[in-house]
Amino acid sequence: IESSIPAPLRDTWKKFAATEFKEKEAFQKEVVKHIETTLARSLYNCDELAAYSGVALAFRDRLIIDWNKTQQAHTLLDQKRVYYLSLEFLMGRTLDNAMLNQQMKDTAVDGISELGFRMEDLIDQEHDAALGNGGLGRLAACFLDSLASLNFPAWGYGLRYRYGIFKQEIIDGYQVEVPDYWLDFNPWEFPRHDITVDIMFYGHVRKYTEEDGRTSHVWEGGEVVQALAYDVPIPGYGTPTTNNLRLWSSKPSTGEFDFQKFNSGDYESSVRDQQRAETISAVLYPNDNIDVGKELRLKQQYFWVAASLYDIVRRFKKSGRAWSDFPEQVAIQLNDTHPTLAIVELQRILIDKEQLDWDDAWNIVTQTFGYTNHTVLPEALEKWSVPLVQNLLPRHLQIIYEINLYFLQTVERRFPKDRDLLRRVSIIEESNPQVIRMAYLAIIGSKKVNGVAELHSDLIKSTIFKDFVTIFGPDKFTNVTNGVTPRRWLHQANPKLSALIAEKLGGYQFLKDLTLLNGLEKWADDKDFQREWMDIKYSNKQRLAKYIKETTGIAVNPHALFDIQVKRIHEYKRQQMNIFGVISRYLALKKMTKAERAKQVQRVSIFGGKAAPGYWMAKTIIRLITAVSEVVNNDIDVGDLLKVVFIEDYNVSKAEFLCPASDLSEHISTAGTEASGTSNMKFVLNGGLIIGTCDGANIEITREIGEDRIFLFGHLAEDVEDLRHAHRYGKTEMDPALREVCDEIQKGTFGDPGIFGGLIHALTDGGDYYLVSDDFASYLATHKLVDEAFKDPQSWANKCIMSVSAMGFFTSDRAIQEYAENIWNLEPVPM
Ligand code: 73E
Repeated sequence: IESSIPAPLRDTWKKFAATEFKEKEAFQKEVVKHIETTLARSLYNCDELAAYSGVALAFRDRLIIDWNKTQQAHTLLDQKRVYYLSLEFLMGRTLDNAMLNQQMKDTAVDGISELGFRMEDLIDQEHDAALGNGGLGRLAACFLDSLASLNFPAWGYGLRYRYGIFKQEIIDGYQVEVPDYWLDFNPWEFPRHDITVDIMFYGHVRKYTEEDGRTSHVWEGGEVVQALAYDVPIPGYGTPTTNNLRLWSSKPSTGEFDFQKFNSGDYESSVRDQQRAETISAVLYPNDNIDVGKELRLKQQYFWVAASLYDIVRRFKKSGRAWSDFPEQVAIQLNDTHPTLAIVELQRILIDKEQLDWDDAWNIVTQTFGYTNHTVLPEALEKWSVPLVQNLLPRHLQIIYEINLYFLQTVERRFPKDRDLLRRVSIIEESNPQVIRMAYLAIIGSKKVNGVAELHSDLIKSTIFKDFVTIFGPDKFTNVTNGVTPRRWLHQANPKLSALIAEKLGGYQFLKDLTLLNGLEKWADDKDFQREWMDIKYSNKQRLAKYIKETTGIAVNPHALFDIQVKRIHEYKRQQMNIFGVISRYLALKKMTKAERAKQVQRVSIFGGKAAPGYWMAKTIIRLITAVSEVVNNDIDVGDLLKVVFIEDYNVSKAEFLCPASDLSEHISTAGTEASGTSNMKFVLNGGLIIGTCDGANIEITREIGEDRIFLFGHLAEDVEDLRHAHRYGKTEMDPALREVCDEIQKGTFGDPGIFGGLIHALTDGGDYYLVSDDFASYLATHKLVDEAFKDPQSWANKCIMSVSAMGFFTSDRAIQEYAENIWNLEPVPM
C-alpha cells in the first residue's frame, strides 16, 4: 500500500501511462529507439544481434504492459490461483512466440524488412532458454502457454539456472558436453531486487515449552542463503492475459550470519560460503528419467520449494483470510516428486511458524497439493537418504517421520496385522542407509495423484502405487493425458501448414479450439488440397535437407522418406533398435541386385538427442549411430537409398523445424516404459505418420486417428514381465535378423567392435531388459509396410490429413482444462 501513488495524483500519472504500439510505424519507432538508446547503437553499427535485441525490447514493452494489467486484475479479483512447481521449464525461444501470441508478427515482419532485416534471421539470433531436460520440462512450458491462453490465474515457480542443459557437440563420433551459459543477454527476465527470501540449511532443532504448555520447535543455527526472484512474462494467445513465471536465483545472504564471519576476520571461509550459495542455482542436473541423489540437487529442491512457498503464503496472508480458506485460494501442482518437500515445508510453516495444530495444518496441506507422476522407471523414482536429509533439513526429517507415523497408524487401524503392508507403504524404506520414498510422501500429502496418459495412469495404479489405491480408494488417482500447445507446435513451427488449414477452415480459431481441425476431413480426398499439403511437407523437408547439408556435409534427397527419431537417448526409448534396423536395411540393400535396388524406397534416417553425461550406454548408442552413418553414407552401392544423419544438439528450436519435416517419426519404447511421450503428438500434428509401440499416448493417438493411420508393432505392456522372465532363465534365442546385425558389428564393419561391446552384451548376457530382440521382427516387418504405403502418395496424403483432423484432443488446452476442473477447482478470469 505504501508504495502506491496517492489517489489525487493518479490522473496525472495515467495521462502518461505506457501504451502498446499497434501499427507498423509505431513498431519501427520503438525498435529504432531501443537500438539507439537502450542498446546505444546506431544505423552505422547495427548487426543482426542488435536488430534482434531491438525487436525483442519493443515486444517486451508490450508484454510488460499486459503483464502489469493482468497481475493487477488478478490481485484485485483475488480468485483462486494455481501454482505450478517445476524444476524444469524448457521454454525455447521467446520472440517468435511473443509476436504470434500478440498477433503482431505480420506487422513486425513487414516493419523490420523496411529497416533492412529479415525476421527469420533475427529470430535465429535468440538463445534457447533450455532450463529442462526433455518432455517433463517442455510439458511445463506448454502448460504455461495454455494457462495464459485460457485466462487462468496461474504462476510457474522454478529455478533460474545459470547453465541450462549442456550443448552437445559431436567430436569424432562421440558426444562432448559444452556448458550452456545463456544469460549474457536475456531481455525476457526481470530481476526483482525487492523480492528476496532467506533460506536456511543444516543447523539443529531446539524444542521448548510454550506458556500454554505446548511443545514447539525452532530450527536454528544453520547456514542462510538468499533467494532472489526473476520474473518472466508468459503471454497467452489472442488474449491480454500475461501470467508470471518466477525463477529463483541463489545469492549469499546479507543477513547477520555472514557478517559474523566477516567481522571475525574469517574472510576465506566467508568467500567460500558465498560461492557455495551461488552454486545452488548454478546448473541444471542433466539427467532425464534418472535419479542420482546428490546433496546439491536436494539443496536445489529445498531452496526453490521454500522460496516459492514463502511467496505463496505471503500473498495469501495479504488477503487477510482465515487459514482454513487456504485450499480455496491456493492450488499447488507438483511436477513429479522434485518439489515434494513443499508438502513438508507447508506443514512446517503452519505448525512451527503459524502455530496451527497438527491436524488442522495437515488438513490444509492435503487439500492443497496435487502430484503428477511422470514415470514408472525404478531408476527415476526419487529416494533421499535419511542421513543426508537429517543433516541438511533436520526439522523436515522430524516432520516426515511424524507424517509417516500418523499415516501408518491409520493404515494399521484399517488393515490390522498386515505388517507386510506397513513395510511396503512406509515413507521410509528400511534399507542401509534408510531412504525416504518421495513418491509415497507426495501421494500421502496430496489430494489427487495423476498419470500423464491412460495406460500410464492405469499402470501406476496396478503396479508401483497399488497399495495406495487400496488404502485411499481409486478416486484419489486420476489421469490427465498430456498435450502440446498448437501455437508453438503448429502455428509457429509450421506457418505454411497453419495458413493452409486456416484458409480451409475460414480462420485461425482452431488455434484456440483444436477440435475444429476435424473440419479438414472433408478435404482429405481432394486432389488439389492433397497436393498443396504435400508441397508444404516437401518445402519443410527441403529446409531440413539444407540444414543437414550445411551442418554435416551430408546431401540428402528431399524426395526420400524422412524417418526421424529425436528425443533424449535412453535404452528404454530404444534408439538402439532403430539403428539396428538401419543396419539390417543396409545389409539387405547390399545383398540386392541393381534391379532390385531400383524398386526400393529411398530413406533418410535422422537421429537426434542428448545422452546424460554419466550414462555410458546412451553415449555408446550415439557412437554407433555416427559410426553407421560414416559407413552407409559413403557406400556407393547404396547412394540415395539410405542416408543416416545424427543432428547435433537437439533442442526446442531444432524440434521446431524437425517436426514439420518428417514423413515418419519413431516412438518405439518398450511397452509400459514411456509414460506418455509428447513429440509423438507434435509430429502427427504436423502431418507426419508414426511408427510406434502400444505405449504411452501412442495408444490414445491410435484411438483418435484410427489404427490404419499408424504403424503399430511389438509386444504389449502386459507381456513384458513374462518376456523378461524368459530372458532371465535363458529360454530365448536372439531374433535371426538381429543376430546378423550383431555379427556385422562384431566383424568390425562399423569400426572397432570393442566400442560396442556393451550394446551387444545388453542383448545377450544382459538379459535384453528392453526386449529389443522380442520386438525386432515385428519392427522390421512394420517398416516394410511403411515403405509400401509410401509408394502410394495419394493414400499417404489422405492418411496424413485425416490424422491431423483428428488431433484436437492433444492440445495442452484440453489437458489444462481437465486439471482445472478435476484437480484444481479453478476458474478462469474473464478478460
Ligand atoms: O514420457 C515422458 C512424458 O511425456 C516422460 O518420460 C517424461 O515426462 C513427459 C511429460 O509427462 C519424464 N521425465 C522425467 N520423468 N518422466 C524426469 C525424471 C527425472 C528427472 C527429469 C525428468
